[in-house]
Amino acid sequence: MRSFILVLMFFCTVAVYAQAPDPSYVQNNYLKREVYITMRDGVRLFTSIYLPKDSTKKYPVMMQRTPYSVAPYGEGKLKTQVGPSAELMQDGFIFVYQDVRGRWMSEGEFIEMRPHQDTKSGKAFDESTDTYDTIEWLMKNLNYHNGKVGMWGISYPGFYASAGLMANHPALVASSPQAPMADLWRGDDSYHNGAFMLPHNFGFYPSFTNRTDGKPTQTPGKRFDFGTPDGYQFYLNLGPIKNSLKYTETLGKDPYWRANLEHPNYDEFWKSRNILNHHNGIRHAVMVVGGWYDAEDLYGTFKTYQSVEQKNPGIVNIFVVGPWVHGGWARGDGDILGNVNFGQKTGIYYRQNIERKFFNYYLKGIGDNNFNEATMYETGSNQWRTFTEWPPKAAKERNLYFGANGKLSFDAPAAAQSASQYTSDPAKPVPSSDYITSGMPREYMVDDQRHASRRPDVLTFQTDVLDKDITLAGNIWADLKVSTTGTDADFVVKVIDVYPDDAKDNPNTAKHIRMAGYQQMVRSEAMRGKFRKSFDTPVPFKPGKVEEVNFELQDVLHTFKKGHRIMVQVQSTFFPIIDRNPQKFLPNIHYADPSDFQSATHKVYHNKTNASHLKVRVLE
Ligand code: PG9
Repeated sequence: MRSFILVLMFFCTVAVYAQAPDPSYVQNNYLKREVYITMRDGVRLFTSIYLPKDSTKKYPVMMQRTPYSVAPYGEGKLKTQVGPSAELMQDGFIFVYQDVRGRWMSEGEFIEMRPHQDTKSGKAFDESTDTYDTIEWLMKNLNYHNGKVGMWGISYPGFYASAGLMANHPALVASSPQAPMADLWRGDDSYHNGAFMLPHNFGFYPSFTNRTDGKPTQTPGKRFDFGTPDGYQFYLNLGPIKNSLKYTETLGKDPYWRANLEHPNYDEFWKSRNILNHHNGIRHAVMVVGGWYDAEDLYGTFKTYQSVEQKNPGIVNIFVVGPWVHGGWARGDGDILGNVNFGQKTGIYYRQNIERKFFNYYLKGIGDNNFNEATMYETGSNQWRTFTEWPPKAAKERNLYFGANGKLSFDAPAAAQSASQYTSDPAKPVPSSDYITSGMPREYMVDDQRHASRRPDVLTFQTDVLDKDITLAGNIWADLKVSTTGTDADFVVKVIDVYPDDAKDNPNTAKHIRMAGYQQMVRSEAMRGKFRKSFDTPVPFKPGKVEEVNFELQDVLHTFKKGHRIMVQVQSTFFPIIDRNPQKFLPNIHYADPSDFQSATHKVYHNKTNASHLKVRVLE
């Protein structure tokens, strides 16, 4: 039966190509109104409304609340595309875009991921009440709507869709938080288990922060001028992150950047912003969407689906994950990324057969509601699969043990004494990619890791050549037993698919790369060792003492094909994607002195007593 479904899915994909949107479609079919909608506390939010010119019908509303501007401003200037996709745009909706509180043309104060308040009264507000008040106004003041509202958003707009789930306005019947930010410290944009996402934030805030005086504006922020495309060297020259404050025209005066530097630990500042704790009492259909190769909000993607699922058992809450980068599902074919090929146009399939169906059913009653709980693209074998739950219960937990001589196997080590060691020098950090860029190259999530595995400060463990396919489905836990000569250390674990030496190049393989022997990153994660016992109370390592460093790598659905190998790399720098750890315990690494940065030798134990391993979920 499954194979029949897969064949059907394939023909659906082949048969339906995306119609590239006619650039004048919006101009020819929509009118635009710009209004200020007053919230319960009196603050007015700037809202841009795209109304179908054909007023003889009734349309549902599709709404997005965004901190990234509803531009273009002016009723005579229209977007060239409205809605979550070019495909859905043509199905007849009223599209509504709103500048969230404190951003661009809206009044009020912007608070980064404004904390949700579970109990509110009177004029107390948060993003869920701003959502409610907006929908209430739309239902009362828009003509020819059909009384139903959908919401969607990717990334920060995904957070607003996620925070809006609790609005519980009776007209809100379908929401799609896509790559939604959920917890900026635990694993979304700012930190990953305490390791700071340096270029991602350094390059983001100067453009993002365009007003700190509370006055509505249409003027964008200033892009930071790095003066060089070589981010690795730029950030190495920068030294301790406190030196970023010398850029007084951008980062130095940026309250959101400064907040990142002033809150290196998981303190109340971050905990209060974690929206996952508040996904209660949701009463409408939810579709969470994300990409396996989302370098920004992978954590928020999986944790939002899980949080809504666990706290709201009675609702429709479906999950779609494809081989996409951050937001990649909303545009493009979705058949390639970097050097890797996924064999079919997954983005078109998703937009045509899942997203379009979801909103047309819940907002217009068109089609049927036989949506799969989880529709996941299995990489490695390159096929869509559907599950009745995620992660699949059929996936069984097994341990992949590190061993001597770079071995990786499902058999526990028998040796009494065995460990591998490496010396990590923050002055010569392991490059997080071999790109020359000042940003975070999104392809790093599938890039070749041979540039790293050849370094002495990267440990590499790999299985024998696989004699059958092995599919991992769900999250992965790194359970490391380590010691260090320093008093702090980062540990980065990378799960890698090693292609056979006769693998053929893909049409999109870069000319300097060969897929023969390609070491494809499947999943990676960093853990700042000082947080190994507690995210809010960091503790130093005692030099030479064996300690546990356990942390989660986000979900995968990947088949390591017969003839491939499973590889795991362990390293203590991943630069500049994460900032450098001085390897000396400090209260705030951002305010280190250059002299604090020291080499340290780390040991990873793989013996009977201290058996470092990955806990994986194997789907037979
Ligand atoms: N998730 C993206 C981001 C948020 C905050 C800081 C940096 C990046 C985004 O909304 O695009």
